[in-house]
Amino acid sequence: MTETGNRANTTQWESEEWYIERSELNPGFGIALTKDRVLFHERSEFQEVEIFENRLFGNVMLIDNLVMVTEKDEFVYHEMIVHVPMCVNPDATAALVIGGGDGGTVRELVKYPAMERIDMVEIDRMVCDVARQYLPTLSRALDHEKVNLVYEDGIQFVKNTPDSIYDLVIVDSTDPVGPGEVLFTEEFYRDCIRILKDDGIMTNQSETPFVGEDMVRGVCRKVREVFPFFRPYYGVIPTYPGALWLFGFASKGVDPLHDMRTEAWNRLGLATRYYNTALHTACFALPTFIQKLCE
Ligand code: AG3
Repeated sequence: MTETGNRANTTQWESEEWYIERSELNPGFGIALTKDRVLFHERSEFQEVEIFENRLFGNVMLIDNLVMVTEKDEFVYHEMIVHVPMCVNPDATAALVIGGGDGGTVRELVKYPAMERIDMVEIDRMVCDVARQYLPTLSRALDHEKVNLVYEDGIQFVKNTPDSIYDLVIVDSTDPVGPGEVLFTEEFYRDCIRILKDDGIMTNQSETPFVGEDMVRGVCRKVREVFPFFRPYYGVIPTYPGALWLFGFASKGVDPLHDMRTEAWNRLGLATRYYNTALHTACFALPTFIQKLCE
């Protein structure tokens, strides 16, 4: 780049409006996207919800000023939180999704022919309504016949759920601050394990080691406290701080590497863009510092 070229770019950058995700818990770092056009911005009963357009990542949803999804890279998150456990049990018939109001997680779940019933519990109706309007490629599955969507507090929902009825529980939450904080407690995980069948699996979003070291340590410790089997895995999501994002795989003993059903999953011929069965094995191979953090 010539000197003039650099200068021209600098001027353009300065004159544009930028959204920067800053972490109050971890000051000194941020990720930035140009806010090309604000499409929606309101406060619900629970949180602040905003949608803006970015020329590279498409429509971006913020909750309490943190990036939840962008149209361009949401597939990584949703495929990883769903297909990793589903490859272990492609015949799962009953799933529960806590949070996930944008619809990305249920969009992946309805791809499975054996899946009969997906209960989805989102506390904030505004998230679903806004996703229906501005994130149609995610939200279209919210109205699928297999999806039973309720607007309720996830904590209360699991408390009132009978034992051993789900093959899969997916905790598709925000960060452990604000309304999502309760979804990172041992008390909540105790209900999750109780409502899972013996070969049931829970996956949850588990934050990022570079920017949220303490959050990662906390979630791993608490899930381990409750579930006999726990293994973290990762995906690469450029618009989340740190990009390397962790998920947790928790069960009463089912092991994602030992018990994965590679052939059965491949036979389904599902269309995915990030997940495949080679990556399934690879995503559990964690860098040493992350292994230590999750011990
Ligand atoms: N769930 C939010 C993941 C956490 C993002 N954190 C952050 N940007 N600081 C995503 C919801 C997708 N269905």
